[in-house]
Amino acid sequence: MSDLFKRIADAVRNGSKEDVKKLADEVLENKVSPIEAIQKGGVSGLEQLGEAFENLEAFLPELMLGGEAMKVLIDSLTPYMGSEKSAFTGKIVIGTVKGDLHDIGKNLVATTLSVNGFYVVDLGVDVSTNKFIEKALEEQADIIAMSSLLTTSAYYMEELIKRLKQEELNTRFKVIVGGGPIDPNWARVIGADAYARTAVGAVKICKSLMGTDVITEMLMGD
Ligand code: B1M
Repeated sequence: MSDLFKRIADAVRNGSKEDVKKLADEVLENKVSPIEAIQKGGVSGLEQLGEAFENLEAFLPELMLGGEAMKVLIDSLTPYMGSEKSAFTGKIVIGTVKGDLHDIGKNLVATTLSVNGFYVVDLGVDVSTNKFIEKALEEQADIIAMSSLLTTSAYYMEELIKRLKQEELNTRFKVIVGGGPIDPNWARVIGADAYARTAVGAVKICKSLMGTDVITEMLMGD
């Protein structure tokens, strides 16, 4: 199994869409968990690519190819993600914050939430604070979910939470944050209701957010 995950990681790292497609078929033939293959294979490949990029061993075109290969993996496997039947239905507006165009992780979180019974409105990338709030009101959402992969854009999470407080909307929506540079401490400092490290963690946490009337402590999920 770990050999299959390693081959997926290598194919994503090398941006080889054809290999990724074949490996996705192998995942399905062998009844391997799609989410595990994405997390332990694809995410690991992109982490390696990110490290190489940081060390100037890989450059933007390779980052783009890696991202595209990961999308092939996710598109091939998400239709087969099992759903845990859940009584916790709720409406979530999700997006990647302003200035940030990374959407692979956000898409994975959005899909995992929807296959687990949430109604998800995906606002896409580069979403302004105004748009998050407008859409959350329009859709009568329960939760606002923000993803950020860029340290420079993570500030917009704080801006949104401040705006909710100023406009006395902070009791109306719960806020969950996540993404590469986001950690539980930052989430606590900006006053988010919850933080999750992974897509599966986000599902668990959003279920808790839907089931709790008063949250006295920030919820934290793996
Ligand atoms: Co960019 N990039 N990138 N990139 N890129 C990173 C993020 C970086 C860490 C690479 C590096 O330097 N090591 C770095 C950011 C540094 C920082 O600020 N901390 C970086 C940079 C610098 C840039 C550019 C500025 C490069 C440039 O132009 N010079 C540029 C920025 C463009 C912009 O956004 N304005 C840029 C561009 C790109 C591409 C377009 C080429 C491509 C994105 C393609 C796409 O998304 N469509 C890309 C890629 C692929 C990466 C890496 C390699 C992979 C990101 C990814 O998709 N990971 C990345 C390196 C890395 O992450 N180690 C890197 C897989 C994905 C499944 O994981 O998104 O973390 P992730 O999501 C996870 C969790 O974080 C969590 O769940 C997901 C699944 O478990 N999660 C949540 C995410 N959101 C959540 C929300 C939640 C809960 C959990 O609740 C709401």
